Amino acid sequence: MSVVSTKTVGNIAIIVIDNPPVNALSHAVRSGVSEQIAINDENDNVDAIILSCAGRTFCAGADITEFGKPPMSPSLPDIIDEIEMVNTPVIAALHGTALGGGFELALSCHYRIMDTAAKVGLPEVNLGLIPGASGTQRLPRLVGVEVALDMICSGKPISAEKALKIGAVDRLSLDDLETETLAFAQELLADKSPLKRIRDITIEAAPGAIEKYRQKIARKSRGFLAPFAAIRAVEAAATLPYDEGLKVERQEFMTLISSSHSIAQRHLFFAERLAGKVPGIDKKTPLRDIKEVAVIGGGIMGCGIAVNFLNKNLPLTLLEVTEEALETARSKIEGIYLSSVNKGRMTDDQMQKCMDQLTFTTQYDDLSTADLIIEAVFEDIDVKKQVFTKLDQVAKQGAILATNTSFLDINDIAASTSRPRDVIGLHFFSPAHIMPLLEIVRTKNSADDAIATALKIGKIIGKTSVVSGVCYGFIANRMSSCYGREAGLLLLEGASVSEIDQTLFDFGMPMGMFSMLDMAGIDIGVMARKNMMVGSYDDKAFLVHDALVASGKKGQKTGSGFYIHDPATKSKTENPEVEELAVKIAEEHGIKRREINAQEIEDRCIYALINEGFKIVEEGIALRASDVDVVFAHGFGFPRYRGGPLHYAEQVGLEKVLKRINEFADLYGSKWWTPSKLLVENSRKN
Ligand code: 3H9
Repeated sequence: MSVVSTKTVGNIAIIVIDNPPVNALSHAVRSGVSEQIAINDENDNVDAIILSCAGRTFCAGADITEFGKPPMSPSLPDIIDEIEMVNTPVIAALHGTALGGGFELALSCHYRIMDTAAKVGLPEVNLGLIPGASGTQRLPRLVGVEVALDMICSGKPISAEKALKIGAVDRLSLDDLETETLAFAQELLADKSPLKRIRDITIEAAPGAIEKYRQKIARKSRGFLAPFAAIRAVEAAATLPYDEGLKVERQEFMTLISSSHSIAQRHLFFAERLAGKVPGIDKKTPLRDIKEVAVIGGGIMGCGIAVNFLNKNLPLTLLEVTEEALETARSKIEGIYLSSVNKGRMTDDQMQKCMDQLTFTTQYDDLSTADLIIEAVFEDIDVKKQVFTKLDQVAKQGAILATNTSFLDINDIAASTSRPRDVIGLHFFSPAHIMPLLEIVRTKNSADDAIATALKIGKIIGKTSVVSGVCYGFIANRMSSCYGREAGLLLLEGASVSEIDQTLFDFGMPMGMFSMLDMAGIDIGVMARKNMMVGSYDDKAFLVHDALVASGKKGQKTGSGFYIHDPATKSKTENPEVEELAVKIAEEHGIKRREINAQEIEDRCIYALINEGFKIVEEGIALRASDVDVVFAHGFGFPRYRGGPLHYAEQVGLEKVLKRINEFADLYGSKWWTPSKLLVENSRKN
């Protein structure tokens, strides 16, 4: 059956695209649309054409799987031109998410009507691209330069209400989209409405507006190519005739599509979706009903975790040991919501609705009706085992018992219950209500339906989930500790805190290792290492950290750590004590201090991460290399335009990476630098 067909209602032709799941504009769809538009335009019995989609959404864009393959005619820009130039009015009927090329297709139509629940947007920047089918030329003409810049450079879709307000669509459909589009078409015909061709609209930007916008996004879009290419294309729309502007868009699009940035960002797009596919778990795996949630522990982590569920209006019970601790937890959660209200992200009513779902208790018996219980207590195996022993006594049969441990052995925790099948890890990242990653840890006994339910929960609370096996630190923290080890060793060997941080920042990380430690609290790592076996990590790499914490300098929260923080100006300066400590510790350990260049800093930190990532895949802790990329992109802000550590390694060349790791093994010993067997194997295939 053809993916594009036409049905006729009186004098109106309705073209329907039916290409599940998201009606991507594949070659077959483009050919079908081109053909059906021409046939209907030539049909004397057709007075208006409606362009619509079957299934859950209007077209979600060009077919991304076709990128990088030889182009096939007709191209999207070709059919978009054809549609705009026909003499029969064409009306786009939008539902679901009309994104990228899908929205561009709608912009080629003479009129647009939109379901109230639908969204439109140009998210190409998320794929390292710009709209390449006239979106950068048409949208500014329709809604103005500033609004278009915001939509194109942020990539964020907008609601139907906003789309109507800014003039991106002509009408909202409040009820049945097809019926209302047919009525709209008849109205347009009765009124003899002109064919509105966006290309004919003339625009200009307010003086300086484009430059101002460029500066506005400079920090947020640091390192990315696409947002700045988008600005150049929109600038062309505001300053050149339509056809000339289109040439600028095409040139920018073609440069980006073969760039390492877009390849990396497209890799992450598919990697994020693949991460949710777990062998042995599919649509047939039963799901457990999650109607009530409980969180044990009202610290920063527990409160952040709770907010995820309250936001979805799921009843949640928070357990703490004392009434005072519960009161502190209540104010923390209220604080999170108040900050959202103050920023205009939610209303008082919405806040109240979330808070109404929250119950506090000090009694384990009150958790007996919860379907999912997440433990977020102190990171100590004995404390956690005690909690799980109690849970085993009170939790109802079939409840999922999850731990938020970042490092500990969940097989061991599960063994403290009589129902290890129900025990999993749900590892959130701090701040838990904001960070997008959820590591779902599958123990040797975790039931498939518990894991399937955890994946579903991740979706409900808007997280990107990755399944990890059990090992110390799972995927994220195990890799991060190698990265941190090299930063710590470099400090002893002679690099300064700011040199290391600046190099990692320049590589594209949101902040350097020491800024991150100061922000998270240096004491967290110090405590975590207390649970590690002697010899399982390089203790000298963390001696400066230990000394700082011992003298009460735990980072931002105590006013100093690797940096001295000024809360009034929110600025920081390097803490001179760190260098003194580094010199002293280096001397005690016979480490000769020297000048270290930025390239070595980058290679040591990033290649340590890569090597560990390959080992994690080799051991089966991660299901696949791309899962490691998703974890580091979402958990630690690894620059998306590098696609995650293992994709980046491929881009650099595995042979080159391996050679450098071997050099480090020769220089610094093989204990920490033995190359992963998988890396060695894969480098031979390259
Ligand atoms: C573009 O349009 C360029 C043009 O400007 C110029 C061209 C010349 N293509 O996300 P989901 C697959 S660039 C191919 O899980 P949801 C996806 O991989 C494009 N496949 O569903 C998944 O496959 P699988 C600009 C696509 O409901 C399945 O569909 N557009 C595409 O959570 C379901 O996806 C975008 O960037 C595609 N375009 O979210 C929009 N889109 O089942 C990208 C999805 O095998 N798409 N798939 O894993 C999205 O943002 C979300 O998919 C959407 C639905 C919001 C639509």
